[in-house]
Amino acid sequence: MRNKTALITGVTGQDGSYLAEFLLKKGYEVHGIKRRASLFNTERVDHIYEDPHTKNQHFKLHYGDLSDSSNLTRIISEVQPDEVYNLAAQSHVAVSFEAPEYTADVDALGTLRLLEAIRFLGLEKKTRFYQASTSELYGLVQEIPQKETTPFYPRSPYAVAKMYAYWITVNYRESYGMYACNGILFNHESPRRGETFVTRKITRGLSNIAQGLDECLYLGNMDALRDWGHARDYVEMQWLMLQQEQPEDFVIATGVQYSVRQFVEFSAKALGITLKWEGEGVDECGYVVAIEGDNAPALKVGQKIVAVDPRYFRPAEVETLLGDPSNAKAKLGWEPTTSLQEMVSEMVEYDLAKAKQHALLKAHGYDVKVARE
Ligand code: NDP
Ligand code: GDR
Repeated sequence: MRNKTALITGVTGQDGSYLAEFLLKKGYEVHGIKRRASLFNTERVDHIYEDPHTKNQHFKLHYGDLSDSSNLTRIISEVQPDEVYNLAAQSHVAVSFEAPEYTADVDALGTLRLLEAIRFLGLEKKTRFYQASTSELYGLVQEIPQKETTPFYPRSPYAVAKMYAYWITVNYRESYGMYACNGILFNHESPRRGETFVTRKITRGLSNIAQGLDECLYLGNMDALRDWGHARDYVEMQWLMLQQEQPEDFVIATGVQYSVRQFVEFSAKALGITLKWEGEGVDECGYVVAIEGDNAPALKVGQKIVAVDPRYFRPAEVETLLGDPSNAKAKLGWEPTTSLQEMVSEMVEYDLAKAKQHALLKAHGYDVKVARE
């Protein structure tokens, strides 16, 4: 008999997969919502998958979508969760400029649909609700570092949608006495990060180049500054936020900031590559100046492997984010445990192993092509 039941939306995503693992270890019965797709989309949770024919199944997946109220209401009614973690979202900032209405429907109204389902089912005193809020709310920053009281200034359709979700969560807490709270999470990464977010694009791109599967990594704004933590650390805090006596919103961050350019340098270093930058703005490029070890057999000194492509610039950019996690440290007793360098090493190790497999196939005559955006 499991002690509590949790429902995770976005269980197939980066955070959803780490959170599901974490809650299963804590003895929860975990339910997750997955979208119907034309291919399998459960790669991040396949290692914890349990066959539906197993007795005492502890991890169960339900088909659903945040755009579908009746589906969400039915799942919540069936599961009767003690805790709902709303992690599902169209989570890519750049894509939100391409698909603003869809992003608003899923990220803003999707949150309302879940809260309203809990209320409609009379579960507002039983079910605790976690909302995946974001440092993107600070956008054009009004204060450095950003904390819970820093005013919001969203800079993308994604951030504007998440701002609605933030406030509707606060509103349901204040209106109906629900235990509902926002985790204002700064960027967090891992080997499970989606391949089109900048960190994973870098670790995967450079690993492929090192192994001769690609030639150049094209990036947008390399001056952007971010406070990057590890997703595995951050999901623990999502759980902690639902275990307090009173619901409260918390900033979760490392309190340390690096540029995209530095992230490229650290990743290259983890592969044994030293880079030198030449040119400015859209003409900036990264050249190999030294190679150590045997992880980059395909590279030569002097080769250009990083370049800027304005295609990746955003209509409005968030230039700098730096969080102040002191409130979470004081009240939740929470602290991040992974340094950026450790995380970069873990991500590079994962992507390099994949690149080596592909390179081996290619060496044996298979036609290997690596996808890129
Ligand atoms: P991912 O993009 O990795 O995962 C998003 C999840 O949402 C996936 O499971 C995806 O399904 C699912 N999803 C997307 N659209 C829908 C929909 N219409 N209905 C149901 N499910 C949907 O994001 P992360 O794990 O990185 O982030 C988790 C949450 O935290 C997101 O809400 C994100 O906006 C927020 N956040 C993330 C931060 C970060 O740095 N990672 C920082 C702050 C907030 P599928 O697998 O099928 O695509
Ligand atoms: P972000 O993450 O927008 O902060 O949102 P992303 O990794 O996409 O961008 C971070 C910064 O890097 C710059 N950048 C590039 N970004 C991408 N994706 N691709 C590039 O080629 C590139 N070159 C430079 C961006 O302009 C930006 O400044 C993430 C998501 O997980 C959100 O869901 C979450 O809410 C926030 O983090 C906190």
